[in-house]
Amino acid sequence: MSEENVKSLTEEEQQKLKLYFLGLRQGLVALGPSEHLLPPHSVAFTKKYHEFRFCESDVVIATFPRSGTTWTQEIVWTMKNGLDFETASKVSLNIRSPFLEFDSLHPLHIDLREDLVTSFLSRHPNEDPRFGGVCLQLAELAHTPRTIKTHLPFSLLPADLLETCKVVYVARNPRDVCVSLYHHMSTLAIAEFIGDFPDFVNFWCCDQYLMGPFWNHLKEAWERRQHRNFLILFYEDMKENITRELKRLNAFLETGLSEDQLRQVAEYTTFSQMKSRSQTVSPISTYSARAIKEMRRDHVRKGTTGNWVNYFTPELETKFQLWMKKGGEVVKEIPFKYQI
Ligand code: PPS
Repeated sequence: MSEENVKSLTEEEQQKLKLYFLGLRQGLVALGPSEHLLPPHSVAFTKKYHEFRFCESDVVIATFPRSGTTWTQEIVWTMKNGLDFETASKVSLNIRSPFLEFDSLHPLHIDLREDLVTSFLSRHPNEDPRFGGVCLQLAELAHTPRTIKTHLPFSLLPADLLETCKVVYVARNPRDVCVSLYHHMSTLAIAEFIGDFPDFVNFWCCDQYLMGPFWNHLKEAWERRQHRNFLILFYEDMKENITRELKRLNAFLETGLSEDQLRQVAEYTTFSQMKSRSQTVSPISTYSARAIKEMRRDHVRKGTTGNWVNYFTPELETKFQLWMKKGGEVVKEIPFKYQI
């Protein structure tokens, strides 16, 4: 990525970030036109993401964080893999449906599984696995048809992505995203946010937090909504009527599943089923056993719409409404639901 596409935050902004996000030891840099915020070591990967070779059978699940990615990955993976619930229950989702830019987010002090590192070194003997892309290799080598997760905005992905493969974009109302991200950032080793919710809202409203900002991500997706290879789903619609949304996916992915098969997918991916599976450690994962023990897992947390009302005081609501204005026209166009 050329230098003009990487922006640094001011020294004061970096200091504030590091004070509240203990995991962001090196601070953040803003990448590309959407100013997507990632740790500085991600600069080594941006060219690789921009030039990643997607193929026709791939399905990309592209989302702003905490919008329903994991749920949709599990749905799409099972739909694309003939409802292979046996493999799904044995192999961790981050192996079956790799996270494209995980190397950029992965805390450098946490171990990846040794055989993944060995396999990486056998193909790239002269590269440091931490900076070479062990997780990127997982995405490259995943079984076809590949289901690939990314939180990168469109401008950091290959320019011809939608001409190459199908993209499912999942969006969720920003108030629930903000609450969910607050919890996620507080528990993740990547971020280790130590403030309370009002502190987090301050970072959110300044658009300064890992993988932000929200509106630029949404705008880049919304502009593409008419493309034949693009499907936008809303988390709230999925909560409201999963059968209807699975039918839309079935048509979009051309998976030709029967109503009964869609019912099985819906059942396998209910919140309670996914929550109970998330409590057990998959024997096949990206991390070493030691690292797994150290990590808290909260991908499947509460799974509701409207939980934000328990967090937003009138004062926070005023701040948030000011921030909403940054969305411009797109705020009026996107049909977010805040309660169902
Ligand atoms: S991540 O970490 O960015 O990939 O998170 P992501 O998967 O996008 O979003 C996490 C939120 O999705 C909820 N979730 C679900 N909701 C309903 N049904 C199912 N099956 C499901 N699986 C995950 C999860 O609980 C997070 O939302 P919150 O509001 O935090 O509970």
